[in-house]
Amino acid sequence: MADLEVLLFDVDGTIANTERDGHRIAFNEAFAEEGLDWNWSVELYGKLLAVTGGKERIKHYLQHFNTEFQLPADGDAFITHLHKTKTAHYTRMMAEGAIPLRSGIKRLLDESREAGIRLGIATTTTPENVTALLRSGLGDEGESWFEVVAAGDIVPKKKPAPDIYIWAMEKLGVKPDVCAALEDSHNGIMSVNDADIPTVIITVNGYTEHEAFPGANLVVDQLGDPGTPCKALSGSCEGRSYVDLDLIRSLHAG
Ligand code: XBP
Ligand code: MG
Repeated sequence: MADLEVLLFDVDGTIANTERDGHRIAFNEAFAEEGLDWNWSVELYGKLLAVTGGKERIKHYLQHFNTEFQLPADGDAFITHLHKTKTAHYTRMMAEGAIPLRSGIKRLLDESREAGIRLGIATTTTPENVTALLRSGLGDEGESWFEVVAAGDIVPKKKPAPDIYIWAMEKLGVKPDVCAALEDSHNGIMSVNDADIPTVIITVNGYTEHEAFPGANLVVDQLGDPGTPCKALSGSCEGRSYVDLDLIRSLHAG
């Protein structure tokens, strides 16, 4: 296997646990602001996560969970506007520091930068959301640590399609065999697998802990930190108490 050169990070669920207490709340605030009586409970949102992308998720909700609702004549414009309102709520919440980064993220980023590993983001969420989260979690310079931020509608097909990872690797000018990806979900690992990225580490969260992760080199509850150990759910941490760059290199080497 070629040496590891690049780490590609998913955002939602991987860099931070943003879905239940971030995106879901922002959707509900947008619904209220736009005069809609919709409310996405924690449980319903878990079902809606089957579809990635906020606009796509609203469409899925209307097609399968709220079929009575009469969309206005220009349904796409209605959804685009509603989703813009949601993004405004989400970015405000992130600016207020509503969601911290997951354990080990800052440590692994620091370690990787020091070691000359190139960093990239491959996410379904809207670019403004990535900026707001990284600024809140890493400071104003945080986003510049990533050479590429592949996000949102820049590719027509969102995860589980591989397009966003392929786009990120093209921008970086690298082949999949020098990359490892960090993900949290089944849709995420399907995207990684179909992009031919050989190494993937999964950090589960409440919404994804029972999902299937075919091809994962390691599934853990969190990356962990000194004093905050990770627990391997599948695969081995090779005697380490948290996921560090050496472990990722070892998994990558196979
Ligand atoms: C993230 C998503 C996104 C967010 C909402 O998936 O599915 O839809 O929930 O973001 P992944 P937007 O972590 O696999 O990239 O509303 O901005 O689309
Ligand atoms: Mg995710």
